[in-house]
Amino acid sequence: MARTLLAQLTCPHCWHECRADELPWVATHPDLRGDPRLGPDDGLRFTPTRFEPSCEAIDPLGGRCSEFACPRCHLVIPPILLERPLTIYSIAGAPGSGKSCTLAAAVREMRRVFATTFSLAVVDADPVASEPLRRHEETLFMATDDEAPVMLPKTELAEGPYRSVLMEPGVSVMLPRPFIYSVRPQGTHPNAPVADGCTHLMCLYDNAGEHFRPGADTASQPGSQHLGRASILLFVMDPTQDARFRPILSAISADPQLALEPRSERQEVLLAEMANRVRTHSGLAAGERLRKVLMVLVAKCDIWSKLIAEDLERDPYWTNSENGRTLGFVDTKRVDRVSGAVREMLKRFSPEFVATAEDACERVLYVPVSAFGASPALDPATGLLRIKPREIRPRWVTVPFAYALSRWATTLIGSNKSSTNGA
Ligand SMILES: Nc1nc2c(ncn2[C@@H]2O[C@H](COP(=O)(O)OP(=O)(O)OP(=O)(O)O)[C@@H](O)[C@H]2O)c(=O)[nH]1
Ligand SMILES: [Mg+2]
Ligand SMILES: [Zn+2]
Repeated sequence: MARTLLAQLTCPHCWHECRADELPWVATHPDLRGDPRLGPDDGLRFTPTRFEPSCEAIDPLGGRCSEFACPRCHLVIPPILLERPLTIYSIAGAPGSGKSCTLAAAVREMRRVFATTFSLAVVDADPVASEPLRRHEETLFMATDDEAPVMLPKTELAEGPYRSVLMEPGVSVMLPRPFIYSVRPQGTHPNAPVADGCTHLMCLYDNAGEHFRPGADTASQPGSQHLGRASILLFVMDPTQDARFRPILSAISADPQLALEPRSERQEVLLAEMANRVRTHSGLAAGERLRKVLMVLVAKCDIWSKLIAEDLERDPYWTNSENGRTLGFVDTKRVDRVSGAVREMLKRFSPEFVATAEDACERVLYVPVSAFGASPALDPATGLLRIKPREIRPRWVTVPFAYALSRWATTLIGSNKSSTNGA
């Protein structure tokens, strides 16, 4: 069946918008190695004039080429972007707030829960680019020895989590790696027969927390500019970093993070900076309210969940069996109710955070999450926090994504939409 190509696409690396027929291809002939923007190991980017009958381009020295790239940053564009629009979920938050752990747990759990509950396959659309996040999933969830404590490294604003690209001679910039997943109906899903047309492309980034500090969005570090393109903004708020929460939490939890030297990050300042960047990069006036959804992921709920009268043991999903097939739904009313309870808790201890969130965005949803579902332990030898893989049981990490799909992508996950929602 002939496929329809999109007229316009967004580069997931530098967010440049371009047409499909503008994309340069990646040469494969060994004598065409070396690209001026990416370095000596990458094939030269070129505009093809000859094609194989299979539609593969032929490079100037006769190499058959199957990859194409962004005309601006030269990084490879996964072919599915020619067919489906990219939905960017931008994740911001203070250093150490739990972004990397939450992201790894969310992707791991989405692969599992979306398949078993919603008949949706979550698959890496660009396995090369998403390799770092896959390694994080493996560290936390697929250890060969589940008694040996593990931890994810801090995300550095450096080569590794980011990719350095020479945009112009002498102008090198750091771009974060995009983690792109296709979410596609399968099996007994009612839209499985039209899966191609319903496939949702979810694009996530794992920036270093330092990148969200005021002043850190510079010409050489434009890597948080996905904020301007995001459909959904996610801010990871860590109550253990808030001076007013810490004494309350110390009374109900023995988590070692509460005994460590407190960090001095003011999370509402980072949140306000996030909103400013969204405005700057999407051409809005200063102070203009964002017509985007902000999900505040209140992290490490294994520590603080006793402060709300809600049971977070089970995900807010239910399943319906009809005509021999079982399909899951999101209990959006329950998510909205829990959001209200979390909002009240935050308002008690950190009212300026809630005020900043609700001043910035028209719709704010507060979602409790825990990547581990348990506390890490302090390793006395290294002074580092680690957790045994056996103890990891994530809580609500898939909820922000399932909720977003059920509310705003409608062909993938059903819900019991609430009329008095907090979002
Ligand atoms: N109790 C508890 N601790 C957590 C949880 N998730 C993460 N942590 C701890 O929080 C610390 C920071 O987690 P990361 O995911 O690396 O934080 P980050 O936001 O990616 O930090 P940067 O990379 O510096 O921006 C780690 O030492 C974890 O032990 C959780 O679900 N529960
Ligand atoms: Mg990190
Ligand atoms: Zn690009």
